[in-house]
Amino acid sequence: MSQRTLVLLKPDAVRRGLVGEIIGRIERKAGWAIVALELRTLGSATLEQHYGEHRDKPFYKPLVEFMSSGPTVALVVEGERVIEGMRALAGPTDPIAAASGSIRGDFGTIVRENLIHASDSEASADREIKLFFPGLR
Ligand SMILES: Nc1nc2c(ncn2[C@@H]2O[C@H](COP(=O)(O)OP(=O)(O)OP(=O)(O)O)[C@@H](O)[C@H]2O)c(=O)[nH]1
Ligand SMILES: [Mg+2]
Repeated sequence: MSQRTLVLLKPDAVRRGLVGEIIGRIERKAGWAIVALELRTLGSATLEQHYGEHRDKPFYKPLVEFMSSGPTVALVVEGERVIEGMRALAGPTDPIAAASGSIRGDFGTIVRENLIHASDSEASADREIKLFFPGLR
């Protein structure tokens, strides 16, 4: 089942020089392909839409501040079961609880600065890809 998912390498990953390492892990998954990629600093309008589900949570404001604190690498990855697969590659939200071998488990310690976003469902992937890459066919 070929799918597409939206991945963000968050500002901590870019600042720490982990973009090559993380993209390398994505590229090494058999049959997956990067079909869009851009370095950009996210504004509050994009982040309000992207993280709208968390608007009323206590961590929302610092999350948006962090996500706009520097450039992010946005990419669309296509391939077999890539939505579930990218979530597995990233690991769970809390990097301390994430297993070694996952991106968050290998490189993170702080819940907010957890290096990577990956869409959590087909509906989220469709919405997020349209938000970040409206012209992608
Ligand atoms: N400080 C703090 N940040 C949180 C907490 N829960 C979530 N976050 C942050 O908010 C982001 C979005 O939360 P979720 O959508 O629940 O987690 P996720 O799907 O694993 O992460 P994303 O891929 O970024 O959406 C997380 O990646 C964290 O950066 C929390 O309890 N405390
Ligand atoms: Mg999420």
